[in-house]
Amino acid sequence: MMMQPNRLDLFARHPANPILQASDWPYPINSVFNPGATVLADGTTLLLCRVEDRRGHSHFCAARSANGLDHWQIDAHPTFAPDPQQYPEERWGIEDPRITYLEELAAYGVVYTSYATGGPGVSLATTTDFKTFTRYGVVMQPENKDAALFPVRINGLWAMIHRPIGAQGSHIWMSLSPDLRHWGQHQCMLEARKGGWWDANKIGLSPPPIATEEGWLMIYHGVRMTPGGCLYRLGVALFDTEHPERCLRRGEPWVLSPHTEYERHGDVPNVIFPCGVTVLPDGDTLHVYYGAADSCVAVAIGSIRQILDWLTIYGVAT
Ligand code: BMA
Repeated sequence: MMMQPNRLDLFARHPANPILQASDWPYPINSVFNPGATVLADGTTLLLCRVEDRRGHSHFCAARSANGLDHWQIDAHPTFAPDPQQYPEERWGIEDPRITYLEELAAYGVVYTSYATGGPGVSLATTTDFKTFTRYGVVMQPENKDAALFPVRINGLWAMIHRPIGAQGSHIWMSLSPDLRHWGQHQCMLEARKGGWWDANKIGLSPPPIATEEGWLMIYHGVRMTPGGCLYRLGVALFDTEHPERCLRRGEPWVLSPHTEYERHGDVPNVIFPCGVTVLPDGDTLHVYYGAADSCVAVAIGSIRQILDWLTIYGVAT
C-alpha cells in the first residue's frame, strides 16, 4: 500500500478542545466523557454526557449548544440516572449512551451500557424530550457493550450493532428485531484483526452508523494492548445499505489516535472514545464527539466525502 502521509489525517481537533470538563458542571462530579449526540428539531446540538460521580458510578447529563461547539447549557441535575430498584442491571451505573433518531417512532433511541454484578450489558430507552425516558430494560445480556440502533428498519426489522466479549477476541455484531424488545438473527459484521494490527483482538462500534450514498459508514475503535496500557484508536469501515452485515471496505490505517495532552493524560490515559456524531446541514461535515482519557469531552471535525474517498485509497474490500 502506498502511504501518502498528508492524507492520513481525516479529522481535525477543534482548537477549543476539551469542550466540556468536570469544572463546567453545575454539581460535583469526577469526570464527564463518552457523550452520545444528536441534533434536535430546532437545530440545537444535544450531548447526553456520561458523568462519573465520586463513587465511580456513572449517569447521564444533557448539555445543549446552538452550534455544537460552545456556550453549552448543562442540566442542573442528572438527566437520566440509574434506577437499580426497578432495573438491578444498573446497580453500578449506566455508561456510554448512543443516540439514534427513530423517525418511525418520532422518538430518540438511547442504547447504553448498564453495569452490575453480571458485568456490562446493553440496555435501551426511548425519549422524545430528553426529560422523561421509557426503559426497555436489558436487550443484550452481559458481557456486551458498544451498541447503537440503525435509524430505520432494514428489510422490515430494527437493527442494532453491539459488541459481545468473546474468548477468541471481541468483534462487532449485528442483530435484528421486530419490536426493539426481541432480538435475533445475530451476525458478525466486523472482526478484530489479529497479530500486529492497531485493531487486533478487540474492536467496538464508536458512534451510531452514518447513512451515506455509498452505504453505512462506521467509525469504530480498536484497542491495542501494550506494556504501557491500552491505546484506544479510531478506524473507519463501509457497509452495504440493504445488507449492513456485509462490509464493503475497511480502512487499514487508524484515522485518529491519542495525541494531545487531554487525550494522553487523565483517569485512563491514551483513550479516544466517541459515542456521538452529528451531520451538519451541508450533509457532509461531521462533528465527532469523544471522551478523552475518560476525563473530558472533545470534538473532531470530519467530512463524509473525504472519508469515503480515503476508503477507496486506504481501504480494502473484505
Ligand atoms: C471501554 C469502555 C469505555 C471507556 C474505555 C476506556 O471498555 O468502558 O467506557 O472509555 O473502556 O477506559
